[in-house]
Amino acid sequence: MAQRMSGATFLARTLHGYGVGHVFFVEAILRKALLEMEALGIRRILTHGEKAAAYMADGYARMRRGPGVCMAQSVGAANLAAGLQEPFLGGSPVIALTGCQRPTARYRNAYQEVHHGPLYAPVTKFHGAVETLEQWPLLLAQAFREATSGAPGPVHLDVSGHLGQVIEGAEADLEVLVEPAFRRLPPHRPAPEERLLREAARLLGRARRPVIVAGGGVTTSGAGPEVVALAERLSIPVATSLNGKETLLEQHPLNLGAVGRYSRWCANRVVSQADLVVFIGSGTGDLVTHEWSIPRPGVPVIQIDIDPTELGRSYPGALGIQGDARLAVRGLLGLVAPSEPARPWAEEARQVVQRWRDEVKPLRGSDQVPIRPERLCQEVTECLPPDGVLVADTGFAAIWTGTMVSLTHPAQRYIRCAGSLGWALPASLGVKCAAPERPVLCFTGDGGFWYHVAELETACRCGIRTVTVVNNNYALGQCAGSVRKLYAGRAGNPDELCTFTRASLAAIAREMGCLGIRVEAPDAIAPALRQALAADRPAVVEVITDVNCPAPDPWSPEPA
Ligand SMILES: Cc1ncc(C[n+]2csc(CCOP(=O)(O)OP(=O)(O)O)c2C)c(N)n1
Repeated sequence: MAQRMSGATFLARTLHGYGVGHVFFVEAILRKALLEMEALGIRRILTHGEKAAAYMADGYARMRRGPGVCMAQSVGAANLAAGLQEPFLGGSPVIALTGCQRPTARYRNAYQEVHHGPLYAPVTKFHGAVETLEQWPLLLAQAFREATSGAPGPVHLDVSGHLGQVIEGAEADLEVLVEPAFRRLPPHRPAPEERLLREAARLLGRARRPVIVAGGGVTTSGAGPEVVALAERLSIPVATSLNGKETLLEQHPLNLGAVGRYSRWCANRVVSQADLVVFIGSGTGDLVTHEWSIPRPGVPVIQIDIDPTELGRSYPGALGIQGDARLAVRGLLGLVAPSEPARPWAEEARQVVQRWRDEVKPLRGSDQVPIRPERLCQEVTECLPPDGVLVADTGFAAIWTGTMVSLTHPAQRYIRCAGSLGWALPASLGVKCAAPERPVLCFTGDGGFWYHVAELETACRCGIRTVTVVNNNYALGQCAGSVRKLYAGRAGNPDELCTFTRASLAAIAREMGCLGIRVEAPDAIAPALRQALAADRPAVVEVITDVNCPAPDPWSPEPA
């Protein structure tokens, strides 16, 4: 039933209806709506920058597997767009709302505004301008559809008035109509074609060395248990992308670990020996395939993806199956008989993984000072609670956590940065907002930490109790080795390109109201993490590590 209401009320009720419990923003935007949101119990998280607001909405969306909302006034729109690159690359349903000058002010040197369209075009699935209140219900509903459907991603609405005031201040007879499907991912579960599943089952039956590569689509679909069941039924080893790390537990005998560039060498070796690779919910980009060298070119590929435009993108001629990952794998399970006895291939793969484990064991147990990152990861594994969520930054932080931290409980989650350094700290705040009852642990390097350090104040002010673990080597560690190599004896100052001052990050955190602990000895990591997890406020554990322990280069196949 339509009711007389303002655009502000309409927005607040719509967000509430779609289950959005938090919005992340920088003043001044949609103020009246923010008042209405308060009345509905939606928490308003004021951040120190629009990019951080986008990252928080991203973390919030990835954790709840549903839409997250961020907002900025017109002059903040460029900063907010910069922040959308990450959810765009990470496939996360973020809805960005910005103010923009009313049409009559455009093309007349209006204060604080550039044209927003080109800023948002490369980082959104959909961008719309709301110029009249009549458009508001239509475009808001479309924003939820676009963000969550198919391959999820960010959308942007430019709302008339530099604070969105034209739309939120107007009144009309409006009806708040929520379409429940678009509250969560995936809104729909398209079923795959039976004949394609039969063909896949036939190929799997003939293969001698099949491998599954599980991507983020498995996580989004909640298809992990089905993938594990299929792997067990046919004794197929499973490698994962970093986004697919939750697919199976560390201790599962078919788990190869992360494959590609940020990888364990055992996963790369086994996948490169495969005679059939099944990509499930994977973008098959350069990261997960190590520049498309793993699997080896020419190896037959089956690809399962909800987005038909992904099928065969990097593997033309692949057997492409469009559909929801969970439904597709369930369908396959109905068509394949157990491989008995277990394929010898699975045992061979398990032994390769065991060799990797034996090799890294001394590093994981190292007592070296400054601390080795592998030891830090081992302590994180041991301290991550059974319902803990690990949020990882990019670069070495992604490699260390993706390869060295083990997920050992089915409820644990691993959410990692798609590439934007500094994302993890604000993103982890968004994650915690989406799951306040869960322990949330952010893992970042000091370079990543510095980006949005001000958001620790946001965490304290808003009572968002995360634990941030800083792998502090006083440098952009991933870059330091390459920079020094480039100098190779040449006179000059390589440190200027990659090294920071030795400020105490724990002390900075304490100043903002956090618990701040500095750790220099390996034995002190676990007590510090436990104290931080039990703390009544946000915590930062700064662990001083060895800058001369780079993450290993990925294993590469011999050129053919
Ligand atoms: C926005 C952005 N800028 C630059 C980079 C390139 N980059 C990737 S990792 C890295 C260094 C990270 O340093 P730090 O966070 O201290 O972690 P460490 O490598 O020392 O573990 C840089 C600069 C990036 N990924 N994203």
